[in-house]
Amino acid sequence: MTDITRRGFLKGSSAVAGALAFTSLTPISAVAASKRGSGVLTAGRMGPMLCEVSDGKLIATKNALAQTVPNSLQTTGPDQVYTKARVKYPMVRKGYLESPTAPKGERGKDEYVRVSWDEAYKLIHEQHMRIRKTHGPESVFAGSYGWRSSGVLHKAQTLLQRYMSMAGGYSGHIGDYSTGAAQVIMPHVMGSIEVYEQQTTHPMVMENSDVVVLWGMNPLNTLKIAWSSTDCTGLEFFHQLKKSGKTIIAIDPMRSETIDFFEDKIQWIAPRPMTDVAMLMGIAHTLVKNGKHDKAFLDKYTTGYDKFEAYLLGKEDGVVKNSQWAADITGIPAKQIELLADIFSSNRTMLMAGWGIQRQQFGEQRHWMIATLAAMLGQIGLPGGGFGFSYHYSNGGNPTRDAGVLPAISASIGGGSSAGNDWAVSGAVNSFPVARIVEALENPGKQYQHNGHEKTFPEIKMIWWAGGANFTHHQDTNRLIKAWQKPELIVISEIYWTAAAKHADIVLPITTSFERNDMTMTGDYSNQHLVPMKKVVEPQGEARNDFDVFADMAEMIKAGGRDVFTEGKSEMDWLKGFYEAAQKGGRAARVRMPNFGKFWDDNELIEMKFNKKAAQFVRHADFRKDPVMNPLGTPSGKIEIYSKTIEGYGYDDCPAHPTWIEPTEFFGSAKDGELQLMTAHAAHRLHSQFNYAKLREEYAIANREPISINSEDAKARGIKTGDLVRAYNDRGQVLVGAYVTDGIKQGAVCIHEGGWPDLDPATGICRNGGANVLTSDIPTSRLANGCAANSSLVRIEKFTEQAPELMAFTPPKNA
Ligand SMILES: Nc1nc2c(c(=O)[nH]1)N[C@H]1C(S)=C(S)[C@@H](COP(=O)(O)OP(=O)(O)OC[C@H]3O[C@@H](n4cnc5c(=O)[nH]c(N)nc54)[C@H](O)[C@@H]3O)O[C@H]1N2
Ligand SMILES: Nc1nc2c(c(=O)[nH]1)N[C@H]1C(S)=C(S)[C@@H](COP(=O)(O)OP(=O)(O)OC[C@H]3O[C@@H](n4cnc5c(=O)[nH]c(N)nc54)[C@H](O)[C@@H]3O)O[C@H]1N2
Ligand SMILES: [Mo]
Repeated sequence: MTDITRRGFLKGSSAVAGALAFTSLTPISAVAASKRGSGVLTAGRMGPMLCEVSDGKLIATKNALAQTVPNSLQTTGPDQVYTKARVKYPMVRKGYLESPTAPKGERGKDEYVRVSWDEAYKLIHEQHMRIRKTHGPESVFAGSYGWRSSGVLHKAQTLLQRYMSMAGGYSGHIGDYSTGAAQVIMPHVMGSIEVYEQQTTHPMVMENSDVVVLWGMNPLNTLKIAWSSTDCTGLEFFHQLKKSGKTIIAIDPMRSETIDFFEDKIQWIAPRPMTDVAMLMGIAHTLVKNGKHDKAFLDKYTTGYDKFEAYLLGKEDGVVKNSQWAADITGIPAKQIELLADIFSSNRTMLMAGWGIQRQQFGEQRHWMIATLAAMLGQIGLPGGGFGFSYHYSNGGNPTRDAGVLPAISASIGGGSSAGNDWAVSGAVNSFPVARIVEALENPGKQYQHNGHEKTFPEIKMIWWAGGANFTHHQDTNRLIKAWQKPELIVISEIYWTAAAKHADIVLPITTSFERNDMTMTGDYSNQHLVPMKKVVEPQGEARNDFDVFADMAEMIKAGGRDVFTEGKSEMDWLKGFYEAAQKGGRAARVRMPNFGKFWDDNELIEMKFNKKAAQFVRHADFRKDPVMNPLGTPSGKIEIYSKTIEGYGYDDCPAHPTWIEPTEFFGSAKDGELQLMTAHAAHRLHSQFNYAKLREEYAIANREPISINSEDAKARGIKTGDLVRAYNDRGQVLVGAYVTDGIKQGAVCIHEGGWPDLDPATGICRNGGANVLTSDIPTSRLANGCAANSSLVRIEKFTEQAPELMAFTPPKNA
């Protein structure tokens, strides 16, 4: 950690002129398509890619857009197609096949039997219909959360839900694992979710910000992908920011890849994990003490500040939240907290924040408190000031283009209307917060609170998951495995033998995006390109497209079902239709696009039109200019530092203003050598995706997931880099490879999320180091019920026994 000094902070500030290379007049663009060289053009989450094919085999994939910062994920194409972990044939669990109405054996402990596609379809159809008839549509869970591959047609969940809608409805999910807490609290505070919205643009930050704060944010990793497909400009922006001479500050318990990337151009401050609210309050208190908070802004644009200030000053609970109070909790010296208050208030400061900080118990408080601090600084709505919660994700800040935008297939037939057919199409009949799935399985019919509503969990009898890796993404794997035994039927549509597939009754082999035709936009906010995703190679084994699987299943519901599902259109008919809709929209924005035939044959991406005005977008500038004419979508129309709505809910785990609440498992409660577990997102994976790939050699230690351990903590336990380590708590145990470093706060360890669970049947230890075997499965609070994975304590010790063989990527026998 850098010892922060005022000189250190301000040394670069005079070099701001260097930023002028990146202005609103210089858009970051693709390589002109004609210069892109040879190879088939396709795209994935990690951006447009060129595929080298030889003798019908995919040999290599690489970036198709010019980029300064390399993106390792773009090289994974061949591994995605040819890994031995692929599901090749439809497979059924032996004990299930023998007696589907009263299955024998146990999920996760049984053998698999190969069946034909027709047998698999028949088995699923009969049991699905029986369960649905007996228990109703609520009993069929098709929430199926996850990062299926990109594309506007081959959307696994949407296709599953389209089929389930035709079958009579299903139980679904609300929210996501990513921003579960922030997306529910922010509408109460700002009237908008903030986390998935366009940011004050990169050029505006470059031209106007003096200080940029990266609060719990690791863009060098997280910008390698986007929800649609990355436009590759986000990493470029941070590359420019490094050269800008601005004061850049990172607040992170761990020296992330981003902090390494910025080298000596960044000030790194490492608080204890889960203590950010205290640190933010220490800064806020210092502002008030020094009279540096912007009273005029608070008066005009916010409501309830007085109540929050009373809390800050200790008038509410007798605890003064000053810098020394914050220092005791965060482990950051009081004078550094005070210096931050000074620097933030005397410069144009952009508070950028990531989301790992809200994937914690009471996670709602984080972004609420950051927005509150930004309001106290009075720079919200000014160019380069305020806060931004999506600079690390999907290229937030890359200016929005004038574009022809692709629509996508919908979960409802006919895109929302069921006109033209006699099917009673119903969607989700009961949706619960996505990260509460295990609680739902454990407690059918239980009432619970969510954002002011009383809701009831469905009784789930069947699960069909397509396009998500829930055994990797969900917390407390052993608790999940127990609850997972309850439903009567579990079907998994997967490309690979993931842990979820190995715990299913029926597993269906699905194509990779390299084995089918599709299209995508890039840059979720920018719409910078429209990219063809051409089929590159033939499907492996008996893999089929999700689209075809559900079309086949729809025909079994009732004769003619296929035509209803497909609306009588083939894969290419759909793509042509989507393209022509984009072309029509583009015309209105004066964007010219070739006809579909030419576009498809040329196999070139289309770069959309740069819009100078959009490049000057400043978030909340309208509100700042005229809060009466442009009120926020909150009850008061202002920024709600105190929310009467939340007060009305009466939740002690989410009070009516930002509040420091001690977490259950954290530094303050650690005993007997317990360490705080962080589970950040990995550089060389998208969650669990590509864990099987060659890239694993870049990070695996002792052939397991690495665990970062502070040097002092390692020394106390006699652990060295390269050692096999057992990390454990009451919930489970994992085998990991030690990485001993000063780059993590003492008392904290990190195992990145996404390692495939691989439980040894003999001992129960996870042989691969799956982080969620150790995490606790609690909601952030009753307000948002978000994922709180980063809230766990663990112990570690050197592993001295015979190391068990890694089986994570080995398919079951006969598969
Ligand atoms: N401890 C901890 N846990 C976490 C997090 C954390 O920070 N810490 N982060 C959480 C977050 S933010 C998220 S978003 C989740 C991510 O959780 P997921 O989105 O479930 O994770 P992925 O590994 O991307 O899973 C995608 C799965 O879809 C499959 N797939 C890909 N394409 C297709 C397709 O076309 N069809 C079908 N049928 N399948 C396909 C892939 O093989 C893969 O198994 O994890 C959450 N879990
Ligand atoms: N390469 C890659 N890119 C991805 C993903 C991926 O899996 N791989 N996942 C995508 C998805 S679905 C999402 S939701 C986003 C996730 O984006 P984020 O949620 O922002 O990512 P994280 O890695 O969980 O956390 C970011 C940083 O917060 C730090 N951090 C953790 N705990 C604390 C804390 O208590 N205080 C502070 N100040 N910092 C803390 C971590 O060390 C890390 O450097 O990324 C997306 N991009
Ligand atoms: Mo996420």
